[in-house]
Amino acid sequence: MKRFPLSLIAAILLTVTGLAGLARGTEPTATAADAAASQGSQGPIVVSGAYVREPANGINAAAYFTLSNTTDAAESLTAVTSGAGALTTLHTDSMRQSAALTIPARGSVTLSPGKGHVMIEKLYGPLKAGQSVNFQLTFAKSGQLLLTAPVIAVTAPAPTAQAPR
Ligand SMILES: [Cu+2]
Repeated sequence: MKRFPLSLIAAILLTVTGLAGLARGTEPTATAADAAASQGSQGPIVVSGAYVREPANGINAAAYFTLSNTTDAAESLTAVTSGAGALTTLHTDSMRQSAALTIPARGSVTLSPGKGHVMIEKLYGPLKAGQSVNFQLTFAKSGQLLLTAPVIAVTAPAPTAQAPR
């Protein structure tokens, strides 16, 4: 019966070590995503006011957000992916697909209706208000950033973008 408490302690130690390891491993990504999704004062690029408009059909959906560049050099968003559809592309200038979106040094760019969006095509399933969509944004210099955007109803007001502090 001596072995039981020992293995229990070992199991607890393993659990603690395992959780700590997991937390450490995910820290950089989680920090960037959290900063982007909520207050957003960390990281070279800050995302705010992100949302996906609930699509009228089950085929395509559009995402909108503001990117703020906190650095002294221009940055560009080169790719966007999401798990919600077969294809995710950056559309600016109405519906044209663009290669990259430039965010000027210490400036910001807003994708809003009429000024561009991230388009999710061939949706894997219906997107309803209250759900959320994860995106991975890739930037030329600062690498990747995870973004979680809420799906909002057709009539709901767009969330407000916030300038980085
Ligand atoms: Cu589009």
